[in-house]
Amino acid sequence: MNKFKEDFVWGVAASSYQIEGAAEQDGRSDSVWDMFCREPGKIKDSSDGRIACDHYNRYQDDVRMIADLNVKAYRLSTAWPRIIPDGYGKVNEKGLAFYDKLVDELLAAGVTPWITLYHWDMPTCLFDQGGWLNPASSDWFADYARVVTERLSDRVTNWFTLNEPQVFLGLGHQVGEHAPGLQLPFEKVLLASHNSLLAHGKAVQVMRAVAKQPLKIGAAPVGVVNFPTSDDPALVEAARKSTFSVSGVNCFSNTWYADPMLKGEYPEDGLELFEHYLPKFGADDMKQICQPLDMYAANIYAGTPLEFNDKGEVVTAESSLLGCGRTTMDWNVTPDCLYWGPKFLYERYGLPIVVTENGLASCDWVHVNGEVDDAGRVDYVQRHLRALRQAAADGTDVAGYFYWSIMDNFEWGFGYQQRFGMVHVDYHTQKRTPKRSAYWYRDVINSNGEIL
Ligand code: IFM
Repeated sequence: MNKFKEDFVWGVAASSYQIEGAAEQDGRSDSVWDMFCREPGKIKDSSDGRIACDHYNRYQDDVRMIADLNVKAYRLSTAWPRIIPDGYGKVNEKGLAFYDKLVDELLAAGVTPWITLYHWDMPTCLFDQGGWLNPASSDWFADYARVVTERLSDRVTNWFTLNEPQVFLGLGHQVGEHAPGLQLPFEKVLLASHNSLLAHGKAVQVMRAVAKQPLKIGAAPVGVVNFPTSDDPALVEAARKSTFSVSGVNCFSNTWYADPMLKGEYPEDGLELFEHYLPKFGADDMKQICQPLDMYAANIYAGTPLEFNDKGEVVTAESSLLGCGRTTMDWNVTPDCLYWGPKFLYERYGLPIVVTENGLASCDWVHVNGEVDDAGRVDYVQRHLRALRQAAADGTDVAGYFYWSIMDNFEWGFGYQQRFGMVHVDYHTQKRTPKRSAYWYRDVINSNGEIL
């Protein structure tokens, strides 16, 4: 098979805080990322998302640009502080209306909107009340999910609750490199993580209850991938095992989030390892968390190759990483992650896989001829999509691929120093320049992957 299936979804993605700007427009309140950016030294170039790509005011042009590239689906996130500035209670009509208009604009242009409800911009007023540590946080989130679903579910079918809980909890609540910048004791991290899982489960229930049509719902966790460097069945099993293990006192595993959501239990190895940190969970919590989902969304950028050493132990295949391509994020270019990651996740959870993020950061600039020739990105995406296509050919149910990101944007702690976009953004003029990869991606979409 050298094409994807007919209804394969070709998409691009972005998130509210990273592109919208308009931080004080139309009643939006402060988010934890606004708060974090104000702290000196937290963002590499001392920038913030107050203006970003000014997408809030330029969304019509941006939608036209997406449609012109023949991209079929756009994964956006809604900003909680825009929609419910106080975190819960009163709805800000102007904020909600923005997404109404954006959705209509996308649909009119033939682009299907996919919505993520939480891409890390919690209203600061909720953080002041304890944020994810507050037992009420799951109800706050479910209520926000209800408001957005009631308004947009007549036109939007595909939804995600949380984006990368591993990151907003791990980097945000344990390591402190992301908002809200906390370095909590691990038992508190686990509590915040449990509350966010409850938020997911309660949101799914309320969304299905108020939706105007049947919805397809998932979450979009980080896909941690450890993959074998040969077809040796023992190595494949070792890679699978390590992909689904909890091996450190931290939040960066697949199973700590996905097992409760999809199997209704925390993974055994995590429970053992975290024995001394586990908070008391409510008896009924797992029932709330584990709700039927329609797809497994995974954000996968890189993976770790594994091999057996002389003693028969499974270790990182350092030799295969020697001289390996690296992005400006310092991430290895390991295309096999998009073969093995979706395969392992599909085999474990049995849901269609949507790659909701995959992409390359570089330091692109507009050349003297007015073009941006990002050959490295073309190569990165080509290799990863070939691997994904092969996974599909070998039986993994792969439903879609969303390149991260449609345009350069605010890359969290790196500010504007990292460019992930297929479209270059000049942050002084807001001029958008599609890079070579954007036109190449358009051709890939037109061939449904055949020209890869
Ligand atoms: O920019 C981020 C995105 O917000 C979440 N996933 C990873 C991307 C690249 O770091």
